[in-house]
Amino acid sequence: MYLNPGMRNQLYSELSHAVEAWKPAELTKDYTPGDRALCLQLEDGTTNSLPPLRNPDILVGENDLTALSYLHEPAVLHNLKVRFVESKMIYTYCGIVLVAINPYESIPIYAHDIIHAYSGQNMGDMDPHIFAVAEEAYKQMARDQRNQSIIVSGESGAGKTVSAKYAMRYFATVSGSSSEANVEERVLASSPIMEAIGNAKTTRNDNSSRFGKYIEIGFDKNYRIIGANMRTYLLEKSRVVFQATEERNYHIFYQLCASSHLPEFKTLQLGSADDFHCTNQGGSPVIEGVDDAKEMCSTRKAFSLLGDDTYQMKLFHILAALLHLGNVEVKEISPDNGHLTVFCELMGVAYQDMSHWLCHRKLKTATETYVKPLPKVHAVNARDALAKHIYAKLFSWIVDHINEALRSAVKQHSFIGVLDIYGCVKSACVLSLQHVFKLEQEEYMKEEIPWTLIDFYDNHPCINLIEAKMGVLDLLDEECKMPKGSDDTWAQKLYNTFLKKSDLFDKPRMSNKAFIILHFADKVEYQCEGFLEKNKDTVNEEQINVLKLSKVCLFLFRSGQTLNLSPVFQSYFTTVRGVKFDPLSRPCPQFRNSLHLLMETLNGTTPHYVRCIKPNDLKSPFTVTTACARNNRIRSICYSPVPVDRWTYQEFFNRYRVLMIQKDILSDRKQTCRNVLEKWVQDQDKYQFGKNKIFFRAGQVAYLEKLRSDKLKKACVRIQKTIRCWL
Ligand code: AOV
Ligand code: MG
Repeated sequence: MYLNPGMRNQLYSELSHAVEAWKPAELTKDYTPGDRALCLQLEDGTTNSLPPLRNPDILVGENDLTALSYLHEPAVLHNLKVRFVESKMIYTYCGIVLVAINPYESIPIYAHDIIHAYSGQNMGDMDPHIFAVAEEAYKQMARDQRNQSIIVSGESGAGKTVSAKYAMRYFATVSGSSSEANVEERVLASSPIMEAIGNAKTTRNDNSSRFGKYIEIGFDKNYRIIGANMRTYLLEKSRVVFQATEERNYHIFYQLCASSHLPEFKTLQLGSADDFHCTNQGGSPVIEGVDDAKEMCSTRKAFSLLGDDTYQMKLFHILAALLHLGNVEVKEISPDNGHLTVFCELMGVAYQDMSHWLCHRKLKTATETYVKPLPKVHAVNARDALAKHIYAKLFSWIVDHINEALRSAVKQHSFIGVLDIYGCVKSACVLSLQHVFKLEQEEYMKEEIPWTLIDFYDNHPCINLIEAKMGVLDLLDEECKMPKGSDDTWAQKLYNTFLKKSDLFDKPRMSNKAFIILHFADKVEYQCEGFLEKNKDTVNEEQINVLKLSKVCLFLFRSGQTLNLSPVFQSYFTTVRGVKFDPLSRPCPQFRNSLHLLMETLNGTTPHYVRCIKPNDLKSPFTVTTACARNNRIRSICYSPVPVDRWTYQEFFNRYRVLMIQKDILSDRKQTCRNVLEKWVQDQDKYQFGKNKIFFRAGQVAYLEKLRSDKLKKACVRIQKTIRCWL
C-alpha cells in the first residue's frame, strides 16, 4: 500500500482491489516508526493490517526502481507515475532491466545528436534510455569480447518493435560501416519489409507484429557493422484468410490495393481492399494516420535496397494472386471463374488442374488410388490452407532473401542480437526471468552473501499440463490421427486423463465440450469446438504439385523444407505468471526446436533487458490507467529483481555520516558501517555485509532515513538556538 505524506488518520491508502485497483482505508491507530504493521479499516467496515511500505521521499522519482526500499506494486506504480506523467520520462531502470512506458506520442529523444550524446558514455551517467542500453551492449561486446543480446518483452502494443528499431538504429549510427557502402542503411531496410509482410492492425495495436524476430547485427574486429541475419518465429498464418472484426490482414495486401492504379500493377487486376474477402472481413480497412499507398513506396524502396526489382514484382504477383484465391467459391467451379482465372495467370499454373484439385482429393489405400470430390467445408478449408501455405512460403523466402542480401563478405567478429517477440512468448518470458534471477544470484555470490530471497511463481506445472508428453496438446494430436476422432472424443479423453488428477484442470459443470485450465490466478475456459479441424489444417498435396509446375512460383518450393510443414503452429499469450494458450496456432516440434536453438544462442550472449509497458488501453498520450498498469504488467517488474537494497560502503557512509560519532569513523569503511549498523539496527538479520556492498532487507533504508532526518532536524534546531544566542 501507499501512504500519502501529511495525511494521518484521514488517510487514503490504496488497498489492492480487483476492480478499483486500490481502495480507500483509514488508519485505526497511529503508526510509529518501527511498528510491524498498519491497522486499517476499509469503508465497508472490515479491518486489515499491512506492513508499512511507503518509500522515503528521497527515493521517489529515482531513475532506478531497485533504489526503492520497497519494491512493491503501488510503490513502483507511484514512482513510474511521478516520472512518466509528471516529468514525461518514459524510461526507468529496474536493476538491469530498462522499463519503457509507451508514451503514445512522438517525443524528441531519438534524434542523431541524442545518439551521439549517448555514444561512449557510461550507463549510470546518463538518463535511462534505450540508447543507453544499446551503448552498454556495444561497449560490453568490445570490452568483454562477447556477443550480446537485447531482449525486448511486454504485451501487445507496449512498444517492443519500436524499441527494437531504435536499438538497431543506434548500432547502425554509432558503428558506421567501413568497407561496404550503406550496409547500415540496408540493415535498417529489413524493418519496413518485415513489417509490411508480418505486421497487421489488431484491436490492441495498429501495427502489431504477428511473428517473432531475432536479428543479429554482425560486427567486424573494429566493431563496425558488416551485416545482419534474422530468424523469425511463429508467423500467424491464419490471418491471411481470417481477420476478426476491426482487424486487418497483413499491411502488404492493403498497400497493394492502394497502389492498384499504378501502370506496373495493372496486371494484378486489383481494386479496393473492400472487394476482397481476405481484406474486408474485419470491416475496417483503414488505419488512422496511415496512407497505404505511401507505405507501399517505402516497402518498394526497402525491397530495392535489398534486391533486384524482378523478384519484387514476382512477389507482388503472388500476393495479388492470394487475394484472388480468397474470392474463389470452391463448390462447383465453373470453367471461367474470374478470380480463379486471374489467380492461375498470376501464379502461372494451368486453370484446368487447379480448378479440379480445388474441389477434389486423391485418396490412397494399400491397393489403389482414387479421386473423390471434396465436401464444401473441406474444400474451403483446403483452399484456405493453400493460401496460408503459400503465404508462409513467401514469408520465409523473403526472410532468406533478406539474409542473403545482408550476409557479409567480411569475417564476422561478434554480434548483437535483438529479440522482438510478439505478445510475450512463454519460453522467452520464463527465460528472461531466469536470467534476471541468475544475475541477482551471481551478485550475491560475488559478494558472498548467503541469502536466497528469490521467490517467484513457478508456472511449470501449468506448462506441463498443456505441453508435456500426453498433455493437452499431445492428446489433441492423437485425436487428429484417429479416423473417428472429434472435438467431443477429445474432450472426453481430456476429462479421463486429467479430471481429479490434475489440480489445474477442471470441467465446466454444464458442458461436455469445454475444459478449464487454472492459469496463475485466473481460470480460463476453453471451448473444444473446432480444435480438431484447426489442428489438422492440412494442405492438399495435389494443389502443391500443380504449383510446382509453375515457373512463376517454383522458387518458393525449392528450399530444402519438407512440403507439409505441420501447420500446427503456436502462439502463447503469456504473462509472466501464467500461460494461456491459443489453440488456433500452437507449437509444432520444429518450433520447439527452433526455440531451443534461440535459447542456446541467447545463453551464449550477455543479455540486456527492455521491458515495455502499455500504460492504458486507449492509446492516450502520457496517461496511466491504474487498473491497466496493474494486472501483471507492473507486477512483473516488482517481482523480477529482488526487493533488496544495496549500497556500497562508501555510499552508505556518505549518506549516513550524520548517524556516526567521531569515534565510529575508521579508515576501514566496512568496519565503520558495521559499527554504525550494530548501534542502530538490533536485528542482525536485517542486513548483510558483502565484500563491497551492504545488502538490506526491505524496509531498512526507510528506517535509516527516518533516523537520519530526525537527527538532521535536531541538528537544525540546535543551530537555530545557537544563532539566536549569538543574536
Ligand atoms: P509492440 O511491438 O510491443 O506490440 P509497438 O512497438 O508496435 O508495440 O508499439 C505500438 C505503438 O505504440 C507504435 O506504433 C507507436 O505508435 C507507439 N509507441 C511505442 N513506443 C513508442 C515510443 N517510444 N515513442 C512514441 N510512440 C511509441 V505487438 O508487436 O502488438 O506485441 O505483437
Ligand atoms: Mg511488435
